[in-house]
Amino acid sequence: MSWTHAFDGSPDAELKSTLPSDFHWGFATAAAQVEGAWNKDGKGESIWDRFCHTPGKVKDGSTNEDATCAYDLYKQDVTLMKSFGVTAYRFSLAWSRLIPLGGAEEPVNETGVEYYNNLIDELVTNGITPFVTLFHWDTPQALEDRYGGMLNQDKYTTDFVRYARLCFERFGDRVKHWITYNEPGVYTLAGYAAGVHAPARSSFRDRNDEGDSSTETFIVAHTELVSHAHAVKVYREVFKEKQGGQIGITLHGNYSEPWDANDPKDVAAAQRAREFEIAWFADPIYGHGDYPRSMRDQLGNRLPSFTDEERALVKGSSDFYGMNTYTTFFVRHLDGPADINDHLGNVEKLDTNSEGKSRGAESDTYWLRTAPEGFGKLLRWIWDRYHVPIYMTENGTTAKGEHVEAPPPERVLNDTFRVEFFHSYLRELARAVQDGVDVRSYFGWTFTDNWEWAAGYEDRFGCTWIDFKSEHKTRYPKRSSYFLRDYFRHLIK
Ligand code: NCW
Repeated sequence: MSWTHAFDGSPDAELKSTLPSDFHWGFATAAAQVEGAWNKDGKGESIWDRFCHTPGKVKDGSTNEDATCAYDLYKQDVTLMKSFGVTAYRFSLAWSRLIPLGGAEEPVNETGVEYYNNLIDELVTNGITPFVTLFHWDTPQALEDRYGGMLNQDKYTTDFVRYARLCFERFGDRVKHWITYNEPGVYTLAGYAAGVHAPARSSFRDRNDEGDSSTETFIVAHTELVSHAHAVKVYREVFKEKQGGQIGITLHGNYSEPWDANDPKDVAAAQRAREFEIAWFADPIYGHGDYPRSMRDQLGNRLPSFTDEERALVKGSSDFYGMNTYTTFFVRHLDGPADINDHLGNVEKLDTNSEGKSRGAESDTYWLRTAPEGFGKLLRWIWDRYHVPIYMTENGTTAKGEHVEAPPPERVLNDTFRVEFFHSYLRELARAVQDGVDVRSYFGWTFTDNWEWAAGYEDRFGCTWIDFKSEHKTRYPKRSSYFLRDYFRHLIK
């Protein structure tokens, strides 16, 4: 099926040609969610392999052993992407495919290197620019077993930097856009505070009478920041000039609006929520080089301190701001002891505001609602606070009722909800660019339906539907893929 009129450009005439001709658009994926081949050709075990083989961890009991078979089907996928007219593709490298045991002294798996060389070559040959994420949550299990992974900042940093260096050496001749970490905040909140993601620790038990959230969560975040900065230092000192690329990090961030815009306490709470979610990582890198004051005030010495050397290293350690965003919350001030997640920062996150207004149209995923206005505000908030070029590295949605048997019915492939999501968010993006915000890319999450971490195969974020029961994971493009193709033609000069 193909939609020749996936987008009728007339309603957005004022946004036509708003984006510069070198603006990149495409889809984003993560190795553990698409590759499959989890133990093939010498790949080592990652913490997500361990997690999904532990009964009770994944909602539908599934594993990512096959996922979308992107490891075997990469040529077909590049052809499909090309048919959507993408100019770029953001994907992650599986550390344990390249260095199966993870460590700085451990051997390199040349078959893994060859796989990524093939994928990168296939992209470049087809005129698609690779954006490469080094770490999208899949720590080698061996490092977790050996010294507790990111809980051991020094040992982990040595290993991560060696891994990063290997990637720059082997792929940097063709890869000019590097992202060290994907959503370090979600990795640590979900993996160490809530314990619902790998490595499934819940340092909830460390909760003390001050009532703050877990300590491990903040130690891991600190390790992520410091190891990111060391990898960037190596890139800048050894590779950047010769290879001519850029390096940065991708942070998650959902905008927060006050629950009652007339109550100064809620206004302050909304700002605090943005700081606990976004400025936690962004202030040290793009701002004053330390955690936000609001976090220090609440968390005290449960929040690690930067040494002078670390601060100098972390500050300015990104050429761009990689931004993943999905939704917006209403935030109410909460007195008393703070807890993890929602209550971290003494805030409560709600679906409606004091006047009963909903934060947006619901998808089938509990944390997701379409909220384009918040997206526009978020772009401006980040631009005003940090004044750094923004690469939108993920944005997308699930839609209701896509978990069906093959062949998918017309209503699933004609994914109006997702098309409207993209349309409304892209309008905001184009308006922000018109207002002077420097946005340089947009990656839809995600290319095809995939293995959605602890939600298994039940949450479908793809712009292409996959029949996971079929031997070759048959792909069925949804209308949203063609919408993006047509709408970007309209937006880009
Ligand atoms: S934040 C998040 N996602 C989705 C995921 O597929 C992708 O890999 C991520 O970069 C889409 O974009 C990001 N998923 C996390 C959902 C569970 C959050 C649980 C938080 C508990 C504190």
